[in-house]
Amino acid sequence: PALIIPVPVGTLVRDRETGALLADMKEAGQRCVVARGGLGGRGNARFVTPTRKAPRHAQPGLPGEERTLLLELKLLADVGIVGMPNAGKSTLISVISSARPRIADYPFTTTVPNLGVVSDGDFGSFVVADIPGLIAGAAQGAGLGHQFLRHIERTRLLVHLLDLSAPDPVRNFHVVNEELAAYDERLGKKPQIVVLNKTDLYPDETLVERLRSHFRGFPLLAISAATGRGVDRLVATIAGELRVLPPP
Ligand SMILES: Nc1nc2c(ncn2[C@@H]2O[C@H](COP(=O)(O)OP(=O)(O)OP(=O)(O)O)[C@@H](O)[C@H]2O)c(=O)[nH]1
Ligand SMILES: [Mg+2]
Repeated sequence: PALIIPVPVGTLVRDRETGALLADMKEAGQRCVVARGGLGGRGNARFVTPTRKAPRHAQPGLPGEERTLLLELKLLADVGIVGMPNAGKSTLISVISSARPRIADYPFTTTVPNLGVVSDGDFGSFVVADIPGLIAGAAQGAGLGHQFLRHIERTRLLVHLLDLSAPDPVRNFHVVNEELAAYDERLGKKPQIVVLNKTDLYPDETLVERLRSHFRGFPLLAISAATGRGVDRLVATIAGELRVLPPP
């Protein structure tokens, strides 16, 4: 019988020796043959003739192909949420989708990526990935971030979440962008929406207005993931960008 190995959607199947890509399992139900079975054998019953009722020979089957595989999972999400630890990424995905990640007031709460499906009236729905926070040196392995950056390689858009209560949100923005670019040039160039989070802590608008000039060229929104303020507009903005962005 055939050996069937089920893998999650988003798995890249490679030959371990050559590294060659054998299949990119992008769709549910997709199948690929990575090694063919040998020609089946024929038992002695197949050699029965009228004059030879009990043939004493049979034909053995041929050996099947053998291959060692490397399976690499790269999640397929439309949007990746990036930002420093504690920025509120998991809080955001929990309010815009049905994902229920762990949320806590300390860095590196998220240790594995979370996916959430966000529904939007017009676009239908899109998939958002929440990955562990990024810190300086993440591309070289600091913190937890770098092993998860591959999960946002195939997104079309990044939501760059900044914590307004951090000592220097503008610097954090540049640190995270440098890590994205250091990991992969294309990741650094992905379109971003910049989102200032935790506005509930700053009811007066002057801080947001003061920061605005540092993010020219990016769509900029201010939200409170905790109270929900500005979140609907963010979802609409993401959906609008996805409508015009090319597929990855
Ligand atoms: N005041 C306020 N606190 C918030 C807001 N959003 C998130 N927080 C708090 O900030 C802390 C960190 O939130 P998380 O959502 O866990 O942050 P994260 O970016 O996922 O953090 P990591 O997983 O460690 O990278 C938690 O205590 C949240 O309750 C907000 O809009 N306002
Ligand atoms: Mg988190």
